[in-house]
Amino acid sequence: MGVLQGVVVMIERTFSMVKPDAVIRGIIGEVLSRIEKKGLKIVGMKMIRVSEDQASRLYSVHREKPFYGELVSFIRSAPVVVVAIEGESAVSVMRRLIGSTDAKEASPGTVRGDLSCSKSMNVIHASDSLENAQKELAIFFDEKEMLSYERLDAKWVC
Ligand code: 3AN
Repeated sequence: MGVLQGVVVMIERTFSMVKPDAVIRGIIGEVLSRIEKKGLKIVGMKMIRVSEDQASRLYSVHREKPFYGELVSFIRSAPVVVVAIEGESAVSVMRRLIGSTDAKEASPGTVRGDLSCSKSMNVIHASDSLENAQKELAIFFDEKEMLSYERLDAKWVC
């Protein structure tokens, strides 16, 4: 919870991942830049190779889907950048920022809409609910890996 211009606001923490396709294409900076410019605060970040255990926990809801095997092998095919993000309504703001799952249908202006045409290699993941954000952050971050600081422009961008 925070106070902005005298109004109490709910500061949420969400999870995002710059996927292997974006890392291989050299557009990590472009993707992260959109998150920063939107006014969201990156409070944790690291480049990792996703383990089998992390992949199966992240995609547990898709375990029965026909594309599950491909999904897991893709997410483990190259390094990814995992990101912890904080901000007012951060979960829904991030979901709108990244755009629809099928990048062919994602609106121009969104990360997926501007940078991909694929449904599986769609540049970025972001948690779809506060509950999932908490679960997904716990898969990839220790509490001490998320840091606290103030953004200088906080009062101008939100
Ligand atoms: P989102 O990433 O937009 O939350 P989800 O949770 O429905 O989408 O799906 C997780 C990931 O699974 C997607 N990012 C996408 O890479 C992949 N995926 C979803 N549906 C399909 C599909 N029909 N074929 C291939 N990959 C898919």
